[in-house]
Amino acid sequence: MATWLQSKWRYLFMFLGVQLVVMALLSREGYHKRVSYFIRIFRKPETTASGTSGAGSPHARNHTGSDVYANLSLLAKAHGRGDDMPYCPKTSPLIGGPIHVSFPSGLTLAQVARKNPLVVRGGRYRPPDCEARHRTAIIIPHRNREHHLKFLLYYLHPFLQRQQLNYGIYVIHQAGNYTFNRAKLMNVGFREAMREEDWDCLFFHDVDLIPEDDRNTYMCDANPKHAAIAMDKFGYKLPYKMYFGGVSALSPLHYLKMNGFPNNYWGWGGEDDDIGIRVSLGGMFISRPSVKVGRYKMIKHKLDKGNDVNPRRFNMLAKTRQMWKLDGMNTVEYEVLSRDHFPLYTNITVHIGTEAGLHATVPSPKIPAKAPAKPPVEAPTKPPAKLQQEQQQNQPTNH
Ligand code: UDH
Ligand code: NGS
Repeated sequence: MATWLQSKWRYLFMFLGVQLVVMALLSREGYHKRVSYFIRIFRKPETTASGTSGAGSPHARNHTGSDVYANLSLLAKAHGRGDDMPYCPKTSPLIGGPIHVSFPSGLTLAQVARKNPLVVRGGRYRPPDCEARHRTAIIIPHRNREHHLKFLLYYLHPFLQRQQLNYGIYVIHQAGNYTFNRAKLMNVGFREAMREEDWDCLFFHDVDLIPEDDRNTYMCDANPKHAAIAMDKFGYKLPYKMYFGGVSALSPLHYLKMNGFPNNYWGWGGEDDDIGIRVSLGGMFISRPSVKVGRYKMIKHKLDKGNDVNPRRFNMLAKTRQMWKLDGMNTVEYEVLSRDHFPLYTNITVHIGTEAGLHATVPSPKIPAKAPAKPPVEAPTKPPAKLQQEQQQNQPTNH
């Protein structure tokens, strides 16, 4: 009997010991974290981000984040801005963290404008109740991506308002059909935006990348910032250490220190790597937000017509060290064909020429020999008539 009791006590003590260890582990890792981990295992998987809840819905949310418009109702239109407005707080109280992103069909620019009543002509905004601490211009290189632009505007306007920025959105539209040149359009955007306002930060932003967390603040750092560090298409990881593509932010001083961006990368690839190299040649470093915050969803698409992979890009990259002072902001040549202050953005349509210069013609390798002759200079294009019509119906609000 005594031996039986002895062994019973032994088991009881062992059981209590195991419980103690489990409790100690739970409290060390954070009870809530652990419990929610177990709950997640047993919970039914939720619908995907592009699933049922639409971006237009005020209740669009799932576990990945909240509706980007959710807390903007807290903003009231100010009754006349005085000189004595207080500065906005250093950290905006409207920032909420992860944002739910989906791409429902049927969204129109008019709907986006209605959801952003405080945005004024040219896509400009200032917080109504405080003086912004930061002035940020968004520069978007563009051609034939109106569908993506609508989504970007839908998400970017409230995202920037949540950050209490004084901001403006510029779309730099390449005229004609000649090979696309992303970096040169950025140089145009820099000069044209700075002509309008003394911006203290410029965000160079691909049209197809939607930020997924509003703690990714669109303000400049002491060094050039690479913001699109974690994209869904790369599994929310940096694809390689020197990657500087997608979305980056530079102050005017940073931009001039590296002589802006290269003008001679025609077609897809390499220009963002060249820009990354220029950062270090200009004596600066690349700064980055955390991977938790610098998250972006890319609107899926194929390589565009007129933006074939540039076969010269590797040779050009090998020469960045020799070229960066000879080609960049100090040599950029272009002709602005139109500047339109639409309700949600400023559109600058620009003629940027070809490899051979602004007015010279080169036989394009992209055009087959039998193709009809092109005019000597690329015919200027405006944004498609449909988009313009939509913009005009949606007349600007007053400043
Ligand atoms: N862009 C346009 N129109 C074009 C081409 C590019 O607006 O015709 C702009 C747009 O802002 C875009 C950015 O330039 O987001 C970058 O171009 P991209 O989206 O084509 O480049 P990305 O590297 O995607 O994001 C390429 C898709 C597949 C490339 C495969 C090559 N191996
Ligand atoms: C590199 C390209 C970059 C490009 C990056 C991501 O290889 O321009 O891939 O491309 N550099 C060169 O080609 C030299 S992506 O996966 O987004 O298509 O940005």
